[in-house]
Amino acid sequence: MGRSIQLFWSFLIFLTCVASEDCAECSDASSILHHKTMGRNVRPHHHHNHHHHPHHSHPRCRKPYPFIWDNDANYDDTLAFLYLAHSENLDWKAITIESDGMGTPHGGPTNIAAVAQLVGLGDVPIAMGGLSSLSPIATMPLQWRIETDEFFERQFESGILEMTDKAIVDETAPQLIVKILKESECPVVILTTGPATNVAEALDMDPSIAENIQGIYMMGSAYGVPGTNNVYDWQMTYNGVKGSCTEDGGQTYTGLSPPLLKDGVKSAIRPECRGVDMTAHGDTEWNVFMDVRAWRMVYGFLEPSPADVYVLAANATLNMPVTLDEMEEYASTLADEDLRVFVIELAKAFLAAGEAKWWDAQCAVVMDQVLSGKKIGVCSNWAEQKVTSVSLVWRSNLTDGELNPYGSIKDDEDAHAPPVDYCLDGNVTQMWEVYWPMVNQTG
Ligand SMILES: [Ca+2]
Repeated sequence: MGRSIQLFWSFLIFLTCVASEDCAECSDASSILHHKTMGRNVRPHHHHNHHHHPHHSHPRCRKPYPFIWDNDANYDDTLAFLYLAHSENLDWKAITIESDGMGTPHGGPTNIAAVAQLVGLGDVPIAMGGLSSLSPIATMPLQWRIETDEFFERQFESGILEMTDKAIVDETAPQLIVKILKESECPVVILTTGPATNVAEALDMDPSIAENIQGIYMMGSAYGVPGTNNVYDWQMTYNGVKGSCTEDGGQTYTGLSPPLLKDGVKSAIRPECRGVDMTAHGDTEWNVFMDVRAWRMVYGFLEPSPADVYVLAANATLNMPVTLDEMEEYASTLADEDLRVFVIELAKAFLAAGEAKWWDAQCAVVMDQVLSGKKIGVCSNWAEQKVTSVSLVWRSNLTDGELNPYGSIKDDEDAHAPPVDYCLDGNVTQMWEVYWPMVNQTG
């Protein structure tokens, strides 16, 4: 059946069903229609009388799942996007950008908007996040964040990406998340590949929306395997300027108070992260570290909800570094020339920013496989149904080998948290087999 005939047919069934109500074909037809004609506006729904959407009793809801992607517009988020764009499991409702992660508050949204256009999703609404973390101790070094914008600017200059802000909506990210979850007839799948601030704020604005989350997939934490902390002391400084842990306490010497005295040395800026060497004492991961409270809130709000919760822990991605050789090798298999150049340039910029791993892209592939009913795949080992707490406790005075509890996630049967499935190990071979052919559909 030709595409337009199929569309027309779907439309006819849809009209018939709207009149007769409640036939099984109705939602199929409407979802085909909706999928094919996905516009920038979230489909308006008449308000239903029921307030709960327990997905187990929703036989009419099937794939593709309504989908929200919350991300911080980093290089690995971009790698994730190149894959996600072609997933048949997803009916894109919104992209919400974290302002307190890697992408700059203004650059992150427009950079992702440009990539959305590249992968054929230029009409999906994009919302900007609030300016601050809910627990602001750390940010990514500002210089790295600016370099991300500069990477994208180079792609605009060379014509590989087109500058655009047309998909950026007026609502804030949390407002858009609330709106979609309240209006969606079918439970929504959420992927967070950033600090999770937007999702926490949305749940705080309206806790009832948790009822309409089918599953949430989160990239982050150092759960499950000791020594997988990836917040390092060397990341706290860039070109001699403190880039992180600057938001809490006086980092900048104003002359209004005496300079900090540590180990007999006077310093205008607070050394390390509030005096703690995170390489030696961290037990966390950047997405959690940037907003520990947001993670804790998300867990808390989801405790009573029907949502399935999956977290890809840092350990799962340790054996998946981004290397230039490998990127060049696989990029050469891509049919689209612009995409080929883009992927290689992205790898170079990513590698220049310090540690580069597949983090978010791996999380995206794992989510897609779980949605396809393939739980063991790119995730090769799960710790299932763990009840865990996110520690808010900061400690400055630590002995050798002692870990700062802040941002660590541990088993805790008293936690206000849903049971979480943590992915602990990744299958690299399968990642390459699955990821690249999907990306190759762009262009
Ligand atoms: Ca990210």
